[in-house]
Amino acid sequence: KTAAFARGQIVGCPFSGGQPKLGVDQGPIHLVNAGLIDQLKSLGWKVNFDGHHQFEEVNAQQDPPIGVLKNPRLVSKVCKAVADVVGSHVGRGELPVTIGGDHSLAMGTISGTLSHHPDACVIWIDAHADLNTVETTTSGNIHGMPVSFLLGLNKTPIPEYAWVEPRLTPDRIAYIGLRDVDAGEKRLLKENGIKAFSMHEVDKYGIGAVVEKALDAVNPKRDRPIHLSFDVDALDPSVAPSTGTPVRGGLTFREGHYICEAVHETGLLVAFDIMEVNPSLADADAAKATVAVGCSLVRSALGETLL
Ligand code: 4U7
Ligand code: MN
Ligand code: MN
Ligand code: MN
Repeated sequence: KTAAFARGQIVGCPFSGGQPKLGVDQGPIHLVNAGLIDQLKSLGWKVNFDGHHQFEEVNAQQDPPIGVLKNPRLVSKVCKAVADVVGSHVGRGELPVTIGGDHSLAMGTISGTLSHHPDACVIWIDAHADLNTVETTTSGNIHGMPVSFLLGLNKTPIPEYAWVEPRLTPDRIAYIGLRDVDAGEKRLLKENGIKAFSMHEVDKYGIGAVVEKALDAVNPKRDRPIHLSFDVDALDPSVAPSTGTPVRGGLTFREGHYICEAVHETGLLVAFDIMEVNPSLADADAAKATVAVGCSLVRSALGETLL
């Protein structure tokens, strides 16, 4: 498959219900306004964008916490809609690029990918593991939990989330960039034998070896479709300051782009997410830089090369 004939679909998701900070819903609008679509067309992609997704509203009054989970019905409804949209594009052989919005959306995007490629693997780039369960979450923010739903780790079933089929298995997800992992998440990583390459491993082995190790872990024969989910807070706050949960000591500009380039080179990428860009945080220059790096990560994942 050459890029010249490849079709991509921008799935704009102006959604912030998985976390408490306003503004992350403006991320996709800024990414598109920064010229993302034309940039991808310049790479040879046929890109379709039908406007940002309009989500069904759920009245806050009618969405009280379930246990400690905040906005549980809203997040569920939105993610279900995103799963259907992403699934339909993947099914047509189009590469969905989902632009968030907060990372709870990945419960939807990855469900969509797995509905057509049940054998797909996930590379999750983040400062955080987003693996909290209903039992371990301390914040109740669902953007810190999507992976637990995809893996079926929640012991307390929540009827509102019954639609999420736990199709992912612990041997088919690998993390890169972690540096702020909660105690409960550390236990879940160990208990389930999930491969995680924290910033310690990035420092120790270098990003080239880490990406190779991550691919060897989740895709040993290089025959599984890959879903790449990129939380912009994986990058160091000096590179991507405008995000809701920045953590110092992150990936450099090049390390972030290298990951996207290397996954592109496998020829196995079937879906990409860029999440957690919040242009209302930090100052205007910071927001501009964060939006620009978001766009360039997408370009790298879709085949932009340095030469
Ligand atoms: B993001 C956190 F407690 N782990 O669960 C939580 F530290 O999508 C943060 O990666 C989650 O930005 C961050 O709330 C979610 C917290
Ligand atoms: Mn994060
Ligand atoms: Mn995240
Ligand atoms: Mn975040």
